[in-house]
Amino acid sequence: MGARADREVEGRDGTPVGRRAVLGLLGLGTAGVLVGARVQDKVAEGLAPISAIDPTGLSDLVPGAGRFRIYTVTGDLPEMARSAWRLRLGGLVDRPDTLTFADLTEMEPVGLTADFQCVTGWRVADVPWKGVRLSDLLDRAGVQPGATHLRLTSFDGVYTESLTMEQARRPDVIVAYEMLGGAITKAHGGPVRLYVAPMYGYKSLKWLDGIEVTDHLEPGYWEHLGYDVDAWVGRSNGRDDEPPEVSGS
Ligand SMILES: Nc1nc2c(c(=O)[nH]1)N[C@H]1C(S)=C(S)[C@@H](COP(=O)(O)O)O[C@H]1N2
Ligand SMILES: [Mo]
Repeated sequence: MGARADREVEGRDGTPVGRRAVLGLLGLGTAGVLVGARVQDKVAEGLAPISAIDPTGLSDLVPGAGRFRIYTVTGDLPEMARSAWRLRLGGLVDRPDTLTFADLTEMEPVGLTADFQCVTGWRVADVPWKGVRLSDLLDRAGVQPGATHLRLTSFDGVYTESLTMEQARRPDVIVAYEMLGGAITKAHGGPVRLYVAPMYGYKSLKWLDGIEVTDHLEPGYWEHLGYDVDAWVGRSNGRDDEPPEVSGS
């Protein structure tokens, strides 16, 4: 599709400027193109503010939670019922599988509460999440020797992400089916999304539909456009500050 449109539905407080600052810091030649495309898209389409996009308004009701921006690089918020959702788990595994939502919820649940931080600067404090450890899914499939990375795909058809095997094995990296105390909404990437607590939000792929175990790194969508593959909060993408707190349950 040539130059991919980068469409982000955002609040009104100047996030594109934050993105521009980050990209500027990294000295990326693409910055002007990206930011320009986004601004033009927003003006052309008159995209609504978050309150109109998230009809549940859930992010506004959670005390102290702050505000999520709803991001989608395709311009759409793809919809899928839990009953139709499938997760393909394949690549370098002994037991490739296609999981249903029920398969996921029958596994041992894990809850954790942590900040959600976008590399552009906005942060939502103390977000409760529930799901299963990515590590447990990998064990279920049986990772083969020589496997080093994961490639994650979205049913939006465009967005991808990557993790090293070591990162994927962390206890604070989950395949989430609840956030903010309820089902993950369509806007937030439901029915199932990734949540990578120690890394910037772009690692937390929405509308998850595939996990492929590989023997090489394949950078994700934003990583192809210049973001760091290792997205540690506070120590990547030109940042050097405090990492976030995570509390498990
Ligand atoms: N499929 C998909 N996943 C995605 C994105 C996206 O555009 N498409 N944006 C990423 C970025 S940059 C952030 S900060 C978070 C935002 O999550 P939210 O839309 O639930 O606030 O989702 C991440 N996962
Ligand atoms: Mo982000």
